[in-house]
Formats: sequence, structure tokens, C-alpha cells
Amino acid sequence: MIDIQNDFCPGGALAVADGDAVVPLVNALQDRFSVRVLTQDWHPADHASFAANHGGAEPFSMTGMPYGPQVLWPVHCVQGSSGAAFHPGLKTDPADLVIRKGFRAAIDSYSAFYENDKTTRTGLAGYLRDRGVTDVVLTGLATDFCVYYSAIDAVRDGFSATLVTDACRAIDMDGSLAAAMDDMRAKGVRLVASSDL
Ligand code: VGL
Ligand code: ZN
Repeated sequence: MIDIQNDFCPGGALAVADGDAVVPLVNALQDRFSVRVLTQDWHPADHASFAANHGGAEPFSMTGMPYGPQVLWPVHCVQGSSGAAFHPGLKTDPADLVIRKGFRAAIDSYSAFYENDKTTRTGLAGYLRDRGVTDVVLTGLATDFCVYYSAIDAVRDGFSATLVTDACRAIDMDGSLAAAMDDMRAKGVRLVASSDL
């Protein structure tokens, strides 16, 4: 369950259209799984992904980081803020693990498995292997960023990955949703509606 936090829901700092609509479905789906993991985008105020920390840079513009191109985002999911809290309707008690990510100021972290340098691990793969997990099912926000990178990195680390299409919502900037869907299909991520799960 990726980043189902106030700042990614309507009224939040980086609101995903209709983001809160996933909550009832994600709550209902949780009962069907034996291992449940929440991720939480969790940035320090001086995070390098914030446009506000790059002089006059516009939110949603691009910059270069040592690890490659990086979108500059509005300030969002600052550690301890109400925007970083989970959506109040999300059932969080059944979760076995909460993975926080993006807590290093110099590097963004979309994926639940790797930071954006694609080498620094979050520890999730090791946790899942220790728990005997082989199949990962993904829900949450945003389809074309954190859910997408989590799904392809799950495959990269040897898990089967299934994205529940109606339990996700997208940011969709500059064709990012179509590109993410194409890349997930190409890499073997299963894209399935909850009714077919
Ligand atoms: C996300 C942009 C920046 C996400 C997180 O959860 O998809 N997107 N931080
Ligand atoms: Zn973020």
C-alpha cells in the first residue's frame, strides 16, 4: 500500500486527482493478504526534491541530480506533518511493516525497494524474503511514480508483481501514466482490476 497519505489526496500539497477514492478498496483488499506493508513518503524539510529548495525553480520542472534527472515537487510529506500522515480513513492497524522512504535529504525515493539512485536499498526486499513472500500486490499513490517504481523494482528483485489498477490513482504529467503502464507491461508486471484479483 504505497503512500496513501494526506498530501497525495485532494486538499494535499501534491494532490493526486481522486487519490482518496482508493481508500475503501484498499481497506477491503487487505483482509485477503497475510503480509501487509504500508509505505510512507517521509521527507526532511530541506529535501532536494522540493522545488522550494532550488532558488526560483517551478514545481513540476526538471533538474539534474548526481543520480540522474529528477522532477522538482511542491513541498510534501514533511516528516511529522499532517500531510505526511496516512489518510485518516486508511486501515493501518493490520499492517506488519511501515517502510518510510525519501528521508535522506540528497536523494529522492519513489520505489518501496530502492532509492532513486537505483542502488540504495530500503530493506523491503530482505524483509519480504525473510517472511517467505514471493508475490507482491501493489495499490496506492501515485500509479505513475511511487507505485510504478515499486512494481518494476519488485520484479527486478525477483518477486512477481501485480498492480491493482482501480486501487491506484496517477499524477499523469507529460504522458507519465502511459509510459509507466507500457514499461510495467514490458517488464512483466501484471495489471489487474480488483474484480479479477
Ligand atoms: C510520489 C512524487 C514525489 C508518489 C512521492 O508517492 O508517487 N510522487 N513523492
Ligand atoms: Zn516525495
